[in-house]
Amino acid sequence: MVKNKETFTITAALPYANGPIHIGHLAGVYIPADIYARYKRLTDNEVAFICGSDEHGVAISLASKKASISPKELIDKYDSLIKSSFDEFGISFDNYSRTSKKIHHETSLELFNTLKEKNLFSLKKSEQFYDAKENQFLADRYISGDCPICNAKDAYGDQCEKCGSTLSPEELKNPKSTISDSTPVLKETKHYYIKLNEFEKFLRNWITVENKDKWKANVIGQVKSWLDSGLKPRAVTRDLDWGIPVQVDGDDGKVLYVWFEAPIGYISSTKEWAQNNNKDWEHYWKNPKTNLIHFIGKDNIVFHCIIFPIMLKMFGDFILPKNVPANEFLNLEGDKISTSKNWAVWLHEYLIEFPNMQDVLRYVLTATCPETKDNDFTWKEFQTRNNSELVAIYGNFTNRVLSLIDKYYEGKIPNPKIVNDSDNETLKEVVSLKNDMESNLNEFKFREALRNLIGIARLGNKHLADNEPWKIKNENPERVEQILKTSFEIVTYLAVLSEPFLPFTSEKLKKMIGLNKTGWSNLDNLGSEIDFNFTITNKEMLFRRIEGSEIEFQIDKLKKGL
Ligand code: B3M
Ligand code: ZN
Repeated sequence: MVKNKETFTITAALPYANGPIHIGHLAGVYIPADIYARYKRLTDNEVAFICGSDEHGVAISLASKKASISPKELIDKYDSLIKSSFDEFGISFDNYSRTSKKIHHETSLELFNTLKEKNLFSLKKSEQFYDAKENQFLADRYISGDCPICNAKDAYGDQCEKCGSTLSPEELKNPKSTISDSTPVLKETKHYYIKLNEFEKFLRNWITVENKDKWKANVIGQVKSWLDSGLKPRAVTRDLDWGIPVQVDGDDGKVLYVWFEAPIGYISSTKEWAQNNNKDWEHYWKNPKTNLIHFIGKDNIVFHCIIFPIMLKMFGDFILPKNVPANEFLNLEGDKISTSKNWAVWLHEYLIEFPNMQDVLRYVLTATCPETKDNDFTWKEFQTRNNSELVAIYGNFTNRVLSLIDKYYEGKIPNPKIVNDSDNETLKEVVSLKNDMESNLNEFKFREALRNLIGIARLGNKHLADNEPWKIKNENPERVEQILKTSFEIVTYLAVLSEPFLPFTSEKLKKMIGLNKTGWSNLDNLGSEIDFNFTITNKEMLFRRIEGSEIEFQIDKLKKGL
């Protein structure tokens, strides 16, 4: 599969810097995005993998109030915690920025002014909900009530988390202030509204004609149902004291709506990276040949598939996303992951309890990734997948091959000139699994792609079991050399192809087999990369068994809410 070098701008949803990261975030957004970015780099494409902390909005103000610290203290704390979790799990961002940075404020205001000058906002006076006790307008998460679409309790002023609908505070039934619990009163204010309605036709065509067969069905479905209720102008400013300050018709005390500026964070983060690395940011956002891909969770679909594309179109010369492979939600032991109930697996805690086992979690979360529907993570499955797949298939195969080569040839890789037909057949099957893996990755089917990878290790095990080199070592040494050379080729494929999924394991294995190369124009003939002068000296166990007691400990901890 030889491809031309392409450019990929890959974004992952900017996490709110109001709490640590849990497995739901990893499985739904960051692991798929990282696998994709790593795969594109591996195959020698040009990649900008972009993210950063989302540090404005009511989600931040509320959390800081609850913790009795300033918003600035809150975002500093969580930005650094989140950042180090990502680093430790090998999420390979090219740039991780923060929306509180100057470059982001400037970029957002510049683009805001562009739209203002183009007359794409309307200025509107209206009566909005106000908390008379707290002297505060109730935007977004400051107000909650019953969802007008699905009737769920506790829908927020801007969105219902249950059905994903995007809302305005005045649509909520039985509205209540989330700060004081009081029933709000109405008070006049004025704001800018982005004229989404003027781009409805463009968007409908772009989604339902151009992208219909390319995008995931869950994404198209949600966008269509939103479009069917018609696009209305939407306020892009708020009466709040935390955010990017902006004047509305001469009035102060306003900020940009967080969902207006947060996606611009992808652009400002790219700019920051480009400045630091002597690159041209516009190549990543304005070149029609660049592939822009947004990785998000399903609750962010509307913002990335409707509002931000319209904004990009309005800005003028920006590209639109090629795909928005949104995932559904990951549950934990049958229940919704919940921060307030501490029903979650926190990454910083996992790292302490399972040191150096980041790849195991990456593996299990990829295998259970909620790609097409909500999915469940259980500690039992975590154990089973580790013990019967990573240990018993992947680890067992690589370890057997390296041990036999060590034992029979003192670590020198055998290189007989004649190739056996049945070995050739096995290698063909490996390449065909590799091809399937690549197609699946290109179609954002990460679970299938992982199955292809483990299938290669399975083939390797079968090759050893079928040929039993240990039984013919004395009577047929030439054949044994062939069998182990073929096995070593399969190990080489595994080492390279694991990189997107299991970066730490891939790194270790590559070192053990003496492979230094990193970018490949194609992954078709990895066997030819073997260095026959290399001697295997350091063999490390790649995986270890997980005991029942470790799993019981985790389940217990969860149930006790510790
Ligand atoms: N911070 C929402 C979330 O964490 C939001 C994503 C922004 S992406 C531009 O669900
Ligand atoms: Zn709803």
